[in-house]
Amino acid sequence: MELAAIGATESGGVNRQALTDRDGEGRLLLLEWARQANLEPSIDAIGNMFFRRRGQDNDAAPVMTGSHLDSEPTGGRFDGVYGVLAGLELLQVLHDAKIETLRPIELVVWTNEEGCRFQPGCMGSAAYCDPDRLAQFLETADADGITVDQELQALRRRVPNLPEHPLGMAPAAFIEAHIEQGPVLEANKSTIGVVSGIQGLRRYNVVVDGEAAHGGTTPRATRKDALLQAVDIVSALRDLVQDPEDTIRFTVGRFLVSPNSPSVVPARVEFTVDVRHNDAATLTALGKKILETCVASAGRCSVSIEPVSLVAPVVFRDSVQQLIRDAAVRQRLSHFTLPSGAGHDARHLAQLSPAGMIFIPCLHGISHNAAESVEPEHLAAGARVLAEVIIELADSPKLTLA
Ligand code: HGY
Ligand code: MN
Ligand code: MN
Repeated sequence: MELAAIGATESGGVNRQALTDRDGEGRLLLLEWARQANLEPSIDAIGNMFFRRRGQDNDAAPVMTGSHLDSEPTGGRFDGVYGVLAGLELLQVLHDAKIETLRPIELVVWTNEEGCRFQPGCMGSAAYCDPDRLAQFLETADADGITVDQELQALRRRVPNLPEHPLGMAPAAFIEAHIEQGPVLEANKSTIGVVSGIQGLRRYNVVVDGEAAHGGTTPRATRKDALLQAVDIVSALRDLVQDPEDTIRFTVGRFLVSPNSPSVVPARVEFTVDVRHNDAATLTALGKKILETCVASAGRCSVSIEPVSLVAPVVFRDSVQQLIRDAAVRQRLSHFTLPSGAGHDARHLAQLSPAGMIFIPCLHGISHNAAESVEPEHLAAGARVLAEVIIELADSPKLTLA
């Protein structure tokens, strides 16, 4: 709740977008809490922040847990934050109880998971797992032309000279706790979600270019109306993705009209297309059809489609899923295995090391909305399962997570 006060919105949610001052404030608060738990902070080249608890064998690959603190503009109080604070709670308890684990444990806050101010999302974890993408991410600009690099320099001025953490260091394992952001656990009356994987995602920026003209004098026959054309394109895309099983997730979340003046025929419309599916072949076929549909519905306007991100579906290893399931069973918690509809940083970590996720239910699956809410006992149950799994992994000298 203290973190939720940073960037709090009137409607009871949060607006703490990536690398804004509010994001910086949230990281400073976490840094303060981490210091109380005697954790060693560090930061990497894209601003991911790490909070390390030493292990008896301090050179062993750490077990990593964490999530993100940045939010959507209409974010809820638990998206991302839950996974960070559940991890912090574990490290605080280990510190208070003077319990030492064999391996170090690293709590991580990934930069820009949401991908709203700067696209694509999961930028911090993507750069961590594939450092070749860092340069392109650093020069990514927001709507005001401010770049990630400029904001990272501002962040570094706020967090006093933290030691540098290298990119790409494979942890022994990565486990992320997160609210489900969907209705499945609640519908199945389950407390713990054993996440089987994350669906794939394709994101595009579409630009429709027409011609500005006088709204009062220009006849229909000569108009190049970017708005009406964009509406045709979006309607055609909507028809394209109407699968009867309702498994395709299609969102036009951003739709910008310029010059956005009542008596000017719109010259340009820019909109985003976010399409997701858990089958890679379906997603590839959809990508091709989206490009064709945009061009076919462009009329007298010109259309350009920029692919922003393409992430394949990921499946978490059965052995990691089983660790989570066993912990839930030992704690007599109802559990349910399900894929994640939402994207998460764990999708990238799964390329680098054994990774998995623990879900807890949220009210009616509402998220990316101020009304996001969670039962306290579910928060605690998820944190206990996370604790058991992290400690089991941190005390395993050899991890055979086939
Ligand atoms: O888009 C996503 O799935 C993530 O929550 N930003
Ligand atoms: Mn999230
Ligand atoms: Mn989110």
